[in-house]
Amino acid sequence: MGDIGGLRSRLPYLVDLGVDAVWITPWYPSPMADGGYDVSDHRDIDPRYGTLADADALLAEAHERGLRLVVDLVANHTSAEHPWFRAALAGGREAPERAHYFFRDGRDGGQAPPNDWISAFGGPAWTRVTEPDGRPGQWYLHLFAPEQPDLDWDHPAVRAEFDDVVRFWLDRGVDGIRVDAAPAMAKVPGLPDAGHAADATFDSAGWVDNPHWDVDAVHEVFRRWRRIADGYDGDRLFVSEAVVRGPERLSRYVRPDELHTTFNFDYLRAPWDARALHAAVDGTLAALAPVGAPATWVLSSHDETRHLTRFGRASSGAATMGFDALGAPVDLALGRRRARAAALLTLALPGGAYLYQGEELGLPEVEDLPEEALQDPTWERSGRTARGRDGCRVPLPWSGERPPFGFGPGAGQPWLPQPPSWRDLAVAAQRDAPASTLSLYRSALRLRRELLAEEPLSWLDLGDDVLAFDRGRALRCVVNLSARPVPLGGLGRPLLTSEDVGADLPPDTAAWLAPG
Ligand code: TEU
Repeated sequence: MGDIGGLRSRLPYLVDLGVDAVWITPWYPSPMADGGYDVSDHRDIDPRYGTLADADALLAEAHERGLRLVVDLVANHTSAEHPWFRAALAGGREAPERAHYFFRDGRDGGQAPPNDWISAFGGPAWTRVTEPDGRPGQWYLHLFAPEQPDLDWDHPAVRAEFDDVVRFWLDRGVDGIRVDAAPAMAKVPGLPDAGHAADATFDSAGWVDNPHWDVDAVHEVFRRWRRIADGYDGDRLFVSEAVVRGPERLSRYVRPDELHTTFNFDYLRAPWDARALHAAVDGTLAALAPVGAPATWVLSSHDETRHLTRFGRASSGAATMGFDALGAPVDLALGRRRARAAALLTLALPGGAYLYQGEELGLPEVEDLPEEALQDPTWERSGRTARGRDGCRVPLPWSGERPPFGFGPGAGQPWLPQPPSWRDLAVAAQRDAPASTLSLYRSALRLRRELLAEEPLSWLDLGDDVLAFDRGRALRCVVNLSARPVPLGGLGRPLLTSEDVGADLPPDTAAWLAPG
């Protein structure tokens, strides 16, 4: 596995790449039922990764190098090994800790779950516990895995606990906090049925419209946290993970007294299609402008099939959180071309952009991991109809001829095996190659820093299936999603292109130009 020492040793790489900040997924003590999103202690570091002293040293060195650090806050649920949940189980029905979670009696004499909600990872969102007397008893709610019981945010102890956790990390000097599963942190009172059929799946459930998602009371939590963060010096940033129904709902998360920024899933979920991408960009910008929040763009994450692979599919690939059909054919060369063009699109948009580790190397999804290597709960819980999210989490290749490609201290296999073909994608193999994807990202990030600040986006009409816009006078971006070449003559001086291009921009390529 990676650890804090390893991450620290790679900070120079991140500086050279040209990013401003690093977001790390949860590094807290965890039984790892869901890649660390099942936290058993919010104020410590999992020993697999290091110690609090290592975290402090990483933060100090990141700051020395001009990088900021964003940590992940998982507050919708805890691990089932969290002291609260253990006490809730051990103490039986009367344990006060049951009120920190959603414990309910079942229906049909206790045998059936209290309502029809389903888990994001498949199956019912309720699990029945065995009471201390050895009998089956109450049920508890988990929107994700059974090892991740949901907290009841109406309980004052839950609110107070996380006020303190937020302060704990801000006191240590972290620059930002990602709010995991932000829309989940309030439920419609009474926990009414959602109206799902017994065999409903995550896909069919219209997840964002459920009575456990994006309920207005969730915003009270963000206002609390914002008041806390505003008491700190420096600019501390919240970024929410909010998959909600459309831009207007999204904009509520970033009202002036709530979170500063939010991931934007309309863009992530758009396929390689000019109209869909145009609509996602416009919808997001239009919704965020009135609340004065900057936009945030993401193409890949630890939850989604890598976009290089998605864009190489015949369907041109919307992201589905690990629930893609198995075995869909992929044209990786086409995917790579589109992914490189998409990088120039994303990095030209106004606002912030998050890169997912390895996209700068052009890593594809690893679709043929051996079954015994798979770890993600979506795999088992989907009834093995979906591959899950392991294929985007395979560690980066750094150097050398064969796995582990410089990942980790020794020659052992990483926790998820890397394909031998990644030799050519290793950092060392790309670093000095001008045509490499790493070089493209480095150049784009440098130019972005030099040229772009607050300039608004204005679209140009270069024909169907061509995305073209100016960022003030600083930069013109042209992305050809059509099947015909687009002449570049008269559009400006080329600064950076996603492939070698001549007078025309070929299909599935992009160019940055200095407008005349
Ligand atoms: O993801 C959960 C989340 O809010 C979304 O993935 C959402 O459920 C879905 O996209 C709805 O369309 C976060 C983490 O990123 C993920 O890795 C964890 O497994 C999950 O929370 C549980 O903590």
